[in-house]
Parts: sequence; structure tokens; C-alpha cells
Amino acid sequence: MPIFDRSRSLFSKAQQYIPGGVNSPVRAFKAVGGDPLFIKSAKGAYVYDEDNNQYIELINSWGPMILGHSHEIIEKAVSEAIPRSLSFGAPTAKEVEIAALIVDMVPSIEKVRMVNSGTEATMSAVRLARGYTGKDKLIKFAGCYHGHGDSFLIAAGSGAMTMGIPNSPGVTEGTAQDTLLADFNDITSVRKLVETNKGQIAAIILEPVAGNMGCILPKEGFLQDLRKLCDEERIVLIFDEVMTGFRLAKGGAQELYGVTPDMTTLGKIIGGGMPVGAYGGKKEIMDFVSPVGPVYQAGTLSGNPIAMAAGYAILSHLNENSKIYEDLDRVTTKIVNGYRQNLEKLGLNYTLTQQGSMFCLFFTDQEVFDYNSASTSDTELFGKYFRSMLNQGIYLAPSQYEALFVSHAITDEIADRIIDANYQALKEIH
Ligand code: KE4
Repeated sequence: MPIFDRSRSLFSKAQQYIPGGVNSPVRAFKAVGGDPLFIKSAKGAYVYDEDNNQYIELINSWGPMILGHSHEIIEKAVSEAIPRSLSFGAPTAKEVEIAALIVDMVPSIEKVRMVNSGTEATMSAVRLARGYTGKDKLIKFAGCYHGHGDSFLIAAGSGAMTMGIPNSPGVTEGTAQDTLLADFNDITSVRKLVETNKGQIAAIILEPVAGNMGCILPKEGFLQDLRKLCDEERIVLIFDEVMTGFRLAKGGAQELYGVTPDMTTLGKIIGGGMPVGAYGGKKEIMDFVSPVGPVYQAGTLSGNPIAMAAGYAILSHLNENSKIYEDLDRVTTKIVNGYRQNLEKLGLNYTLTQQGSMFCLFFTDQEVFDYNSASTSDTELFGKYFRSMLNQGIYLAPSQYEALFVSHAITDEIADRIIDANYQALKEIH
């Protein structure tokens, strides 16, 4: 049984200076009880907390560390960039290289603008869609999370769902009324909103594979139906691929499902662990952004040279080694199949979902295809499961409503350890 003394004392001190002792709510372990781990270092598939406990981890910084932690290629790129100063606030050659690489890897992106987070990417993309179409309203899906921009904190997933505050105070009525809510995988709910708001909808934004209410796949034809509807109604289709971009395939979920959005938002992997986001899409839309067009968006540290060095290193590595995706799919499928066998052995029928190296074990026997069905999960039982896995040295996302991420550092042997721990944890909590 690991000890957590140092994490505990750090957490109590942190709460004196930082709201909730954390700089992002999902880290607070609120949904699973106990104090959050304070992580000291990480290497490959392992993280080490301040009490020197070692864990196999399936959070991977909520997605970015797809190659595993402290990967030599990224470390080399960053250490070479640092001596040239950390920031200029001026254009650099590396920004051109990474933009050209993104355009090459994601064919729907003809032009791309770098920002500093996924939230900045989605906020900017929606402002641009509104400026480009001259229309105000936005359709999002219950349970999808697009960062903490005001327009998105309506039935938001991730931490907002975990904390049970899907509609955040502080978002004005005026903003909220322009965000319309549909149900994931329910094209009829979208059509109804389009009909009752005819000619007023600038954009539809969604996670093409939802990763912020657990991992939920689009049903057959759902993405294609959205594409068709957006074409008919001159609505900008935005795929929020902050999580799925460069994770599910080089070209993200849009490559996997063969559906082309008008705009794509990116984050997480694009920075290799550094703070980077991006939004891109059709040239005619992107050229509406300042200084070419009238829609304003800016950022002091956008295209930061260190972040671009890390981002270019990871993206070019992924681009040149597509076998990585085969490995990730194979190892993740091994884990999910192992979980399935464990559930059968124990006579349990919880729901498992997987897309590539994203997966989720929902503590419900219902099929999970949207916010409401995900919400039938027993979050208290998840909390017990989380604690048991942690005590066995497996570090999961501290919420039922998060996707887990497998990194390329997870070998078959490590996968076997995860499967064994899953069996022990399921046995222990029933
Ligand atoms: P950031 O602003 O956190 O970089 O990105 C926001 C965002 C946008 N779109 C999608 C699909 C996302 O998943 C995210 C952020 N994801 C969460 C994890 N589910 C970030 C973790 C956190 O909030 O600390």
C-alpha cells in the first residue's frame, strides 16, 4: 500500500495559495476521494509522485504524452531550442515548418493558426465561424467539452460533468442563449435545432469521438449526416480534435471516419507536452482572421519557439512512423480484451468502449452512446475502483467521465500488469 504523506502535506499547503490546491479542477480527485498525487517526475509509461511511489499511467497528461514521458526526440528538440532564447514575439522558421507539416498531415486544414491551449483554439474557431457566416448561434452536444470558453460551458463534459456543474455560473444569459444543445449521436436533435433556428446557426462543434464523458464513439452515419446537414444549411462544421487529433491517426478522427470538417481545432499532442493549441481549416475561412481578415485573434506566446520545437519533433516523428498507431491500437485492444475477459470471469457486465488508444470502462450495464447514458454510471463504485487500481500502482484519470490514453511506452508486459490489476480491483469492490 503506497504512502501519500508528502502529497498530502503539499496539497494542504497548495490549498492556501491555489483554489482547490490545483490549477485545473479535474486534478483535484474530488470525484474519487482522497488527496491528489503530486507528481515529481515521469519516464516512459511511469510517473513518480513526491512520495516516490511508481505508477503505470493511463492519463498521459490528458493525452499529449502519446510517445510516453521524457521521450528523447522531444527532449533533444527542446534542449537545442532553449539556448536561442525562450520567446521573441516575432515570426520564426519553425512556425512555418510546423504549419506546413500540419497542413500535410490533416488534409482538411489548408491554413492554421497556432495558439496556446485547446480552449483558445475552440474559442477562436467559433468566433471565426461567426464572423465568416455573419450568424450568431452555435450548436454543441451535451457532454462534449471544448475547454472553458463561455460559449462551451453549457452541459459541458470533463471536469464540469465530474463536478456536477455542467452549466457554469458566470456565463451570461446573453452568451448562453446563443449556444444550442443537441444530443450526441442523435441527428434528429440537431435537425430540430436547425429548423427552429433557421438561418441563425454559424457552426456546429463536436468531438468526433467524444472523450470528455468517458470515451464514446459516433454511431454509424452520424458524422456523415452532420456533414450533409452543414452543407445544406451553410453551417461551419468544426471538429474539435484537441484530444483525437494526431491520437487516433495522423489525420485524427476525420481521417479514420472519412468525414471532412470545415474547421479543426487541435491541442494536447500538437505541443508534445508544451502549451500549444491550433485552429485551421479552409483557406476561405481562415483568411477571415486578422491581419488578413476582420476577425481578431492574437497571442503573446502563440508559436512560442520552445513549444514549436517540441510540437514539430513529436508531429514529424508520428508522421514518419505510422507503425506507432498500429502498436497503440494493438496494445489498447489487448487491454480492453483483457478487461472484457475479467468482467466475464467475475460475472459483471459493465460497458467497455475503445477507439484506437482511447478507451473507457463505464460502471453501467447500459449501452453508452451519449451524455444521458454515460450518466447512468455508478460514480461511487468508480471511485472505489480508482482507489484500488492506484493502490496496485495503476494511475487512472480520477473521473468516470474521462477517456484513458495508452502511450507508445506501454508494452505487452505492462499491459498484462494493467489487466491483472483490473481483475483484482473488480474483485475487491464487489
Ligand atoms: P485545454 O484548454 O485544456 O488545453 O483544452 C480544452 C479542450 C478542448 N477540447 C477537447 C476535446 C478537450 O478534451 C479539451 C481538454 N480536455 C481536458 C481533459 N478531458 C483537459 C484536462 C483539464 O481540464 O485539466
